[in-house]
Amino acid sequence: MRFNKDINYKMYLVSDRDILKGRDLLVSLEEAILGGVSIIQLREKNISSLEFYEMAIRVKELTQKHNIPLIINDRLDIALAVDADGVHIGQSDLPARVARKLLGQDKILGVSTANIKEAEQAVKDGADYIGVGALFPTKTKLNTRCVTLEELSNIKNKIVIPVVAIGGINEKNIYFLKKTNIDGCAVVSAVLGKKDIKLATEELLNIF
Ligand code: TZP
Ligand code: MG
Repeated sequence: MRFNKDINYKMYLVSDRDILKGRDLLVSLEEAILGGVSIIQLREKNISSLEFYEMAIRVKELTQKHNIPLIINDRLDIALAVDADGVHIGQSDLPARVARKLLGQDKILGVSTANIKEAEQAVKDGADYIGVGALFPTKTKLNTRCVTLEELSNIKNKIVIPVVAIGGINEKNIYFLKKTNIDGCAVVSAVLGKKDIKLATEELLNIF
C-alpha cells in the first residue's frame, strides 16, 4: 500500500476528456497537479475497457510521479488491474460492501451519496470517504440529485469519514463550502474546462 489512508482530499479532480475539447489528458492532469490538485479520479464514460485500462496505466504513472492517489470511477476491475489506489462508486454501481470485499482493506473506497441515509450506509459498508452532491447546478453530469448546503453540513457533522462535496463547484461558489467544514471539493469543469488549468486550480484552492 502506498498511502496509509491519511489522504488529502482538499482539491479532488475528476477527469472528463470531453471537457478538454481535444487537449491532452495527461498534460492537463499534470497542469492541475502542479496547481495543487491532491487526488485524481479517472472518470471516463463512452470508452472501451481496453482504452480505459491503457489510460489508467498512463495516469497512474503520472500520479505516482507526483505522489498523489489515483482513484478509478466505477470500474473495480480496472482499479485492480492497474493497482490503482482506490475506486469510487455510485448508488447504482456495485454495492459498496461488495466493492470493499473485492478491493481488500488497504485500498481507498469512495461512495457517492446525496443524503444522510446513504452516507451512513456508506460508512457501514466500509467507505473511506464519501462524495456528496450535486451542490450546485452542473452540465458535466446529467441526472444528478440536488443537495443543499444545510444537508451537506448535517452530513459532515454526523459522519466520521472524510466528506468531499461535488457538483457545479467553481471559483464563484466554492467560498460557500468553507463554512461546512468539509474535507475537500471535487471538480471537473472548474479546472479542466479552463484555458489555464494550473491557474484555475490555484485560484480554487486559494478561496477554499
Ligand atoms: N457527480 C456528481 S456531480 C458530478 C459528478 C461526477 C459532475 C461534477 O462536474 P462539475 O463540472 O465539477 O460540475
Ligand atoms: Mg458510477
